[in-house]
This record gives sequence, structure tokens and C-alpha cells, in this order.
Amino acid sequence: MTPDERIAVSKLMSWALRHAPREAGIALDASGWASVDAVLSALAARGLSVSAEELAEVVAHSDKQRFALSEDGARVRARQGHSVEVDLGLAPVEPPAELFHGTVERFLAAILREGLVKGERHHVHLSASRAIAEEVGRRRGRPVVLRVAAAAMARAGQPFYRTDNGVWLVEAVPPEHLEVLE
Ligand code: HQG
Repeated sequence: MTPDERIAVSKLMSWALRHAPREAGIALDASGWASVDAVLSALAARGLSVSAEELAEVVAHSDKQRFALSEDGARVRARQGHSVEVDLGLAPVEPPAELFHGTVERFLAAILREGLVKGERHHVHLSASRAIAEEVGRRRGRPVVLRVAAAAMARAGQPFYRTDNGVWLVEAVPPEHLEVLE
């Protein structure tokens, strides 16, 4: 597959596995797993005819390791980023002293007023490094990076979760725990 073909399949898989399984015609179990066969049919119905091997290639090549295959290769799920209800089975873990969030200038005033809110997703997504946060922000324009006082939030009782692809998840970040980096 070419990189562009992999990206097209990855985008459709993100849509189906995170946001619109019903429209895609696939069933997710409580933990977000779908049968690979059903996903292949959903892709084919939208003009992307790929084999199970090619789907595995997309999973393996995903820049952010967005998907996971079950051990037997029969099921696939998104590792994070859902808007539909799924239980990823993540246990709270102690965060590092600071984490980062990448955004853009036009959201700053609202963020500094009300803090980071999860919007459509189930959690606010935070990055372990400033560089990754910058990339996340760049999807929308010139990036602005916020430092999150994660350890202080954890001390205040806020649970943190880490997905197996290294994204930190939290319910919300109040403004007092945010600092804009120059
Ligand atoms: C902003 C990608 C106004 C927030 C990335 C962000 C990440 C506010 C946007 C993952 C706000 C939400 C998540 C407030 C937050 N007022 N704007 N109070 N609070 N925002 O896409 O963090 O490619 O839902 O700054 O790599 O950008 O999907 O979240 O700009 O890991 O695998 O509202 O998505 O990964 O946008 O990105 P998103 P995000 P994937």
C-alpha cells in the first residue's frame, strides 16, 4: 500500500471505530472491539477494498499507533479518541510532574477562562512532551502549547489515565493548572 492509501483507510477506521460504528454498519463490544471482517466490509462499502493483511499493515504503520489488533487478529479497536461510549479498561496511573496540551491561539481565551474541556471526546488529551503537543496543535494552525501541572492535579484527587500508545487522558483541566508556554 502507498502511504496515502494507508491514511485513507486509517481515517475511515477512526471514523467507524471511534465515532460512527452504527453508520459504518459495525458492532463494537463494550471495550470498543469490532470484528476485522465487519470493518473490512464497512471499508469496502465505502470504496476501500483492502485485505486483512492490508488492514494489519495500516494498524502497524499508524504514526500514533491509533489501533490495536486482538492477539488472534480477528478483532480490532481504536486505542483512544472515542466519542461513542466504550470502556477501554484503563487504570488510573500517577502522571509526571507536568504534561502538555497543544492548541491554537483562537481557543486560548476560552481555555484560560474555563480550562480544558473534553468536548466531543471522552477525555481531554494531553501529551508527554512539548514537541508532541506542538504537533497536535499544528493540525489546526500555528500551535500554542500549554503546560499542565499534572502532579498538582493528581494531588488534588484528579485521576489520570495513559493509553497504551502514550496519550494521557483526564476529565478536565481547570485554568489554575494551566500555563501558556512562549
Ligand atoms: C480545544 C489527535 C475552547 C482543544 C491528537 C482542542 C490528540 C477548547 C480542541 C487527539 C477548550 C479539541 C486529541 C475550551 C479544549 N475552549 N477550546 N475550554 N478546551 N479546547 O481534536 O486535544 O489523530 O477533540 O485545545 O494527536 O486537539 O485523533 O482534541 O484544540 O492525541 O489519533 O478543543 O487527537 O489524535 O479538539 O486532539 P480534539 P485534541 P488522532
